[in-house]
Amino acid sequence: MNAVATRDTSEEKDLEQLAIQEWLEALKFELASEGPQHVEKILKALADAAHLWGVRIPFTANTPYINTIPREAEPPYPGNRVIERRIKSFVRWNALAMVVKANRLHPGLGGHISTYQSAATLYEVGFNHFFRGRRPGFAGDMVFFQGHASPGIYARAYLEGRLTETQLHNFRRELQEGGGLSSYPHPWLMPGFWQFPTVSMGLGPIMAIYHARFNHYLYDRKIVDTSQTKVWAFLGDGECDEPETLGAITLAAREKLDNLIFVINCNLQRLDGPVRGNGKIIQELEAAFRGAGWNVIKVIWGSGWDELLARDKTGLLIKRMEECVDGEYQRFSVSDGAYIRKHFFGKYPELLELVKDKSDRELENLKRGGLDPQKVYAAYKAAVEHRGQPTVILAKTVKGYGLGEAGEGRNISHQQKKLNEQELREFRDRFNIPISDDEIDELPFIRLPEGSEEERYLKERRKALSGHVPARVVTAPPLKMPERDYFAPFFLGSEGREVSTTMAFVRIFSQLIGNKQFGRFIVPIIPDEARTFGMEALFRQYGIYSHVGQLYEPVDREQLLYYLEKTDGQILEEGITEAGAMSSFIAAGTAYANYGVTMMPFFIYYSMFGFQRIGDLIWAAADMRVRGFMLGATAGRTTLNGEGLQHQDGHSHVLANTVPNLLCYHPAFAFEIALIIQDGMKRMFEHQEDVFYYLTLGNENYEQPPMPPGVEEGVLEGLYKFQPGPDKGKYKAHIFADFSAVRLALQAQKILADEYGVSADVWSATSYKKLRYGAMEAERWNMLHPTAKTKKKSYLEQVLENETGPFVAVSDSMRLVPDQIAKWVPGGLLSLGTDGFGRSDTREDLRRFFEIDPPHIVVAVLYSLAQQGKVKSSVVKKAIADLGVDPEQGFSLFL
Ligand SMILES: Cc1ncc(C[n+]2csc(CCOP(=O)(O)OP(=O)(O)O)c2C)c(N)n1
Ligand SMILES: [Mg+2]
Repeated sequence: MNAVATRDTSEEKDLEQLAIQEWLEALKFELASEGPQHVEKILKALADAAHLWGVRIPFTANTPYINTIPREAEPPYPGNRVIERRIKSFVRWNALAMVVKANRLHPGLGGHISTYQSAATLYEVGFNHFFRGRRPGFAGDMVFFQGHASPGIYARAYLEGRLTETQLHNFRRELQEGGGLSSYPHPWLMPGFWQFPTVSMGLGPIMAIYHARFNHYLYDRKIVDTSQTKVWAFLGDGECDEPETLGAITLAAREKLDNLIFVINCNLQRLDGPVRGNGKIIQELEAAFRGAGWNVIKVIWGSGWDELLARDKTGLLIKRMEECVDGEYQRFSVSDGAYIRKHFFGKYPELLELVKDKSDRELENLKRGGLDPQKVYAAYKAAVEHRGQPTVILAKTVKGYGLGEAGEGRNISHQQKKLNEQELREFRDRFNIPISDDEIDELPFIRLPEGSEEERYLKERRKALSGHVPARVVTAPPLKMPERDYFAPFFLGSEGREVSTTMAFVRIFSQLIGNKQFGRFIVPIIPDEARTFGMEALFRQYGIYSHVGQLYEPVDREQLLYYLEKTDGQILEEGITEAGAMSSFIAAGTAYANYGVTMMPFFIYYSMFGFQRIGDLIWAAADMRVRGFMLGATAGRTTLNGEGLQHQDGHSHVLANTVPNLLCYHPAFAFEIALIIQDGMKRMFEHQEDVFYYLTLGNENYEQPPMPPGVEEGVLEGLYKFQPGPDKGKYKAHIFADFSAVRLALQAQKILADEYGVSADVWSATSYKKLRYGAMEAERWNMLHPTAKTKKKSYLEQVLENETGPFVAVSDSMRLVPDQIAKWVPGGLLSLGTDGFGRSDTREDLRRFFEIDPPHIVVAVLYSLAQQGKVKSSVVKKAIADLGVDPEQGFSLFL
């Protein structure tokens, strides 16, 4: 029975094989005579027909585990491989020496060797043949370098003569004489060199995507001809686990960003160990990117494998390549030829036969694609020429390549920073570095000999590619910005009408964007909340940017203010992605440095989903010296009332406070907003200061008062007396209030005057951060100049010096926000604020619950007076009862 069954199946198998062979022959014929596109059509027709006839072809987004570009399709290499290898070896050495030396002298300084050693070929092919520098009329290519590959990028800049030996010597020692080099790409620290901070992993890729899209935006709006610029993003395979890395890849495909190239260095390892020990990261990423609509180029095998693949007629080599998991590949990368023969080829006798004429050494030398310049060049060339889609290159490499026992392909590779003399010699020998045994332990930095072939080649290549990369050059001319009187209409108040500060902002913004001189440089950025903020009128007026225009008739076409998309639309309506919107903000707000044109981004969003959700991108923006306005709308723990715990923001100013070059304002009134924006536009776009702005806006409608005379400076400095208490009054007190709480303070002021004989001045605090920074500066100066005749006095100290307390603060943010100035307030500051989780209810009840309503403010003022011995405690107690304040309401900051 069994024997018969076996015969039957084997006969069936033979027939199947025969059929497959016939189809393959036919396909080969079609390919040879009509070309690949023709074959593509046939296969599509076959697949469609099979589907129609009920054959279910299993879904796969993967292609076989081999190079996407077959050997026959590779272009010839345009450079001198020998010279390039030599240059690369010099870079390798200097990069390694920089890190090892720094850590020998100062253990614990850190730095990475292995990342760059795995990526050296990926970068050098780029430097020699692709990355173009800036020249007049061309912004150059934008390269997002993998952050911890920075030693290699410095080492190359050194060979190009851009950095000195001292600087290399001071890698990670920026405070040393002669300057040092920042650990990672930081435009803040090296503003003439780095363009893009990338080392918080995942941010580089998402910023690159939106950068490439902004590049199209500038082109489509005819602001800059960016058609030649390519955006390259280099990233790690481990980095792809960050949600930001892959989170926006569908946008890149949807927008047909063929100016964008991702190069993912698939060295199969991250910090602790393999990225996908039990799987294959390259295949996983291929599926994700293909599924998203990208052009995927896999560079897995070096040239040595081509001949084996061509000779193998059994299909077993590809099968073997596919069945091995990354953990095994990592193992092979550290194993000798005998091991590879036994464990890789040895699985099938046919494969052993295939390599029987190869020595163990030859097997060991079979390279990975990302380490082979020929393969990398072919991939890059295909990527820059590809049209209609972004391209991702998945390049397989070996982490710590060249480090041998010291850290090649080991799980400890990532953090290896120490090499002993023997290991250094091995590295030197492997890459033919011209350093003698005597010198090697000194770890000298080496330059290409002057006048040498290599030196000439390096210079000639960079010249041909129009200059250095990376380079950050600010060429944008200043933009003339409006004076104060331009904003006069907003100083008048709303004359009885009730409007929110968000609405007030929108009116100011409408005037700005409509300006004939500078309006077109404004970039409104909104993550799907324009209607919430009453900005939908802008849709029709300025258009929503869409590269393809509008391919449909919008459903609201009959209405005056319909949803209009157009190719030169000005608004970036990003959809529900604060991370994407922030990335656009970054691209626009750094155009002055990257494209030579000043763009003015206004990013308006739901304030809760700003700092706490995308704080790290905001930090990167600060590092990049971004310029623009961030507007956290619907702010205030009790001002936004119905939305509850996850929406009501009472802490964004605490988080915003942490960003050094961010000016933070929490204005209460329209005229304050107008003054702040006017000042900000002047400072950022005319005077070109590297600061950016954060303003919170509220949705509570109230009458906007006219600007009191003489308050301009105070508004910008962060505090001014908005409404003094009545002249009469037995006692004097002061209430600082910010944002919507100013109105609560005004109500308390009245009760205090009418019922308790207290004249309380109400101050509008527009920026606690500004006040604190000024006070800290003065304090520091005084401390370090103890004998100076005239002491420095901060603005805060100046405005308070003639006031007598007590001082109470009330805020719709956490108490921390006003508390930050407490120590400079004479007699201290008693703060009321909205600490704790938000919840939904009416504003009135919420303010009672959080104890910032007028009765609580009155109690706080009376209590402060009692503390100073000015009123009796019994007065406070009575007020508590009379005003209906419940001291036992069960309030807890943890509720
Ligand atoms: C957001 C973030 N988390 C953690 C780190 C710390 N870190 C730096 S490099 C690294 C491993 C990187 O692995 P991979 O992306 O594969 O890059 P490779 O060095 O292998 O090229 C880690 C965890 C970081 N820089 N950023
Ligand atoms: Mg890796």
